Amino acid sequence: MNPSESRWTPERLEEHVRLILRDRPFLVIANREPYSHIRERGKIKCVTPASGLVTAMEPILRACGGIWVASASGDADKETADEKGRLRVPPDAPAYTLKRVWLTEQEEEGYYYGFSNEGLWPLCHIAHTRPVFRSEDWEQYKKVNQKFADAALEELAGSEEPFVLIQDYHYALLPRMIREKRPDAKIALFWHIPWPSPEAFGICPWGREILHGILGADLLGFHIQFYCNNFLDTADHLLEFRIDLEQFAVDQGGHRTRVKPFPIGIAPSRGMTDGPQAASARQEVMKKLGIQADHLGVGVDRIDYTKGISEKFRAIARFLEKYPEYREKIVFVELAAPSRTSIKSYSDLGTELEAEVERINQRFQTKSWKPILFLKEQHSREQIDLFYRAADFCLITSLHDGMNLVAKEFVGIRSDEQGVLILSRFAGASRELKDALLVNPYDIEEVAEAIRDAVTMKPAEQKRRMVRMRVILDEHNVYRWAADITSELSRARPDTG
Ligand code: GDG
Repeated sequence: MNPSESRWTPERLEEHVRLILRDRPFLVIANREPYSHIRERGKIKCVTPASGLVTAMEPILRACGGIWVASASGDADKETADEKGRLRVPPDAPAYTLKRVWLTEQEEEGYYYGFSNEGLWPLCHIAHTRPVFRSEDWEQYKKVNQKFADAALEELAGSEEPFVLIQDYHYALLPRMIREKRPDAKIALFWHIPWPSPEAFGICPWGREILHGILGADLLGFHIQFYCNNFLDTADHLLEFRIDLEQFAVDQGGHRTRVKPFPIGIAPSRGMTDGPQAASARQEVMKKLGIQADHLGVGVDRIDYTKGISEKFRAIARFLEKYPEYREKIVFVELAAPSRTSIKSYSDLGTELEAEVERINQRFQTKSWKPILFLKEQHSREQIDLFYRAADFCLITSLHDGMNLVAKEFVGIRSDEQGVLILSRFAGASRELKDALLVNPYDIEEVAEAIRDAVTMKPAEQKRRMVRMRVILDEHNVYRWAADITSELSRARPDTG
């Protein structure tokens, strides 16, 4: 079979999902809504958030229709939906239904900022930030999981054997809640972040309840096998169920949960044939920012302590210290989207990073040059893509990351087969993108050397690496990810006994 025959496309996914579903409903549950409506200068505007999950799920829903249940997040969300919180999206070419669920401030505080992001997020990422477990947050987490279960059950009424695809760590209890009311449903939970070792997970006061909730699913997906192994080890340590290490499953009486890796991909990029080529993209970027440089590096991150942004800046400083000949010749642009800013440590991090960039710039800058530009704001997809096209290298230094889609986006867009990816070995993406320059972000010296290798790498070598990485991305795109999960879910057997 030639590569184009095996490649997954939206059309092929649509056909695949249609054959599997045979008119049964397909429901996705995710915290983040793909479209929110906000009021700006008296007008209602539709916006899309900076989120890996939305980037990944949107093409799937567009391809196969269905319902996306999510938290409402915009101040004009209410008036753009019907009385049940429903609306058709995308607004310009409606293809599926978005059902919005409204949370009170207290619920959002406890469930989202509290338990999900101050508890589970640091619990699952080994980034040396202590999780905070508050019983009030846990109460809200349970309450909101129930609220989403009710919203989902309302949409599923009257259907048979629906497929339910639950997204992420915000909904650990949902699989069990839905299964209890709808034992006929086929339920998958995809956990987009890492799963830690049993010892690390064991500090969570409600660890058993979480595992019990998750194991209501027929299928549990992670990005890589390593997280699956950690999960099975954790279940083995904390629960009495039988772990089938041959089949990677947990058996609980008559119910079986299979645990499998599904490395997420990106939608095939339009590449550079439709957009500006590297040279003109570079010119555009330089003109816009009013800079001059022989070498341009780029970073794209949510401002989050797991992304190792401070380590990245320190490595750039070390590079300039070791290789002074690159001063005034290299500029690194960090596109940093503010995220979870109502958590103090997140808003503090934004300020600390600004101060760190200021310190580094003051140390190295000249009259006409600064080494780092820290652009702390939301950027449009077009702006981000322009930087990917213009850059000589993309620097990703996550301390721990489920996958990291930025790595894949950078490679995906470079149809000119140029550019170097420097990637943390602690990002799930490093398992597939072995032709990146893989680094330990805690080792500042190693990252500094990788920057040097990137800026001195010959075009032929860049091409050799890019070509290989692009083949992998092409084969494992996001449509294939969805197809693999739905195929596996369709094989789930009804509970016995
Ligand atoms: C979680 C896991 C996993 C960034 N800034 C803006 C913006 N972005 C886009 C990027 C990319 C996405 O956001 C970030 O994706 P990541 O994968 O890097 O990270 P998380 O948000 O932490 O995602 C992660 C992912 O889920 C999927 O499973 O890979 O490991 O942590 O697409 O381009 N997008 C817009 N404006 C910005 O300013 N519009």
